[in-house]
Amino acid sequence: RQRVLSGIQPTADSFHFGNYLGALRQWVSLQDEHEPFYMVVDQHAITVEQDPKVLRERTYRSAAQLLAMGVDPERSAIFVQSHVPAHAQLAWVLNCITAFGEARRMTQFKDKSAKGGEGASSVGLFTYPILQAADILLYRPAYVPVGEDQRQHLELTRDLAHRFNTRYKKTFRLPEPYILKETAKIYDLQNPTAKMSKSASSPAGIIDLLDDPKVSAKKIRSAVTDSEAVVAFDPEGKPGVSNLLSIFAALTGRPAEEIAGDYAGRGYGDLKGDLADVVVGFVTPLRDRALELLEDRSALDEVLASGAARARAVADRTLADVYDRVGFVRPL
Ligand code: AQP
Repeated sequence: RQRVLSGIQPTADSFHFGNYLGALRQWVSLQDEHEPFYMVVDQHAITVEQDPKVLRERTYRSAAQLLAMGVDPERSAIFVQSHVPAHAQLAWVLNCITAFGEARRMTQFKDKSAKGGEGASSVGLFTYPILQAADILLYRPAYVPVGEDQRQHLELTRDLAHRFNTRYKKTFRLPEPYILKETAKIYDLQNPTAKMSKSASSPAGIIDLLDDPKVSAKKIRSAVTDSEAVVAFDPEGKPGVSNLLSIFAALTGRPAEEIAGDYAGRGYGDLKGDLADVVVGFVTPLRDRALELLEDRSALDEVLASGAARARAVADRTLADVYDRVGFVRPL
């Protein structure tokens, strides 16, 4: 069994369809053949200011949603990043082998810091991809299931692993991104050339897993399309309709082109109405289950504690190798 590793930030009350179709759905399917480590990355969340009470609540909400969608704590270690100190410890070592200019090239930092002005951004936001590299490399995973927007960070992770391996001794495995083409990037319903994003999209542009299903149905019916009124899968020419077809295809397991064929001679209203029904049918049980799991915090604490124990057993071993190789004296 090969290992897989991925993380998600507890920075919203709910995950959205971009997170789910881009990454989290693969977290569930990869459990069958692999040994997964999945974490809620609270240390990444504080790279921008968070209200402590809200952060704690969202960490629990994240864990509940992962369980509700089918991440199974028997097969997967589900844990909170700050429960495994080796992440921050390895990040320091990797900071020291990362060139400043290399970190500066990360487009996500450029995008996120552009909003408040670079001067207002934390050093943590700047070095976040290096902490992410540490998150991954500690577990020596074969694959990292993520959305397309994480590809550049994965490249940095591989570069740092290779650099450490050549400068010291082979220690890290070079992980491959696991990105499914069909759902690599889900777009904003109101602005279908931009990615669906919790920080950049308007509420009408995002479908949240924990939204009232009636609200999600309404958002789909109000999605921006085009003035042609021909249902066809053409992401370049018809981004709005194609995004709806991609979501439809992912939830039903049918190819987007084939679904488009069902609507020959019919309008966008029919497509939107049917997709709204599919989405409501999908989110309703997931949401009910997540809200039920949130009622029992001590059960969630236990899942997270056992996940963290499994994670620490692997991460501490890798960190000990790293400390040894860089020349730190072993404590008695
Ligand atoms: N629109 C998307 N399409 C496909 N995949 C996506 N992901 C995010 N948006 C899309 C993937 O979701 C995973 C979790 O990401 P995260 O916790 O790092 O959140 P994020 O990337 O910060 O999510 P957002 O909504 O895009 O937040 P902001 O707006 O803050 O940047 C990752 O695997 C990501 O690729």
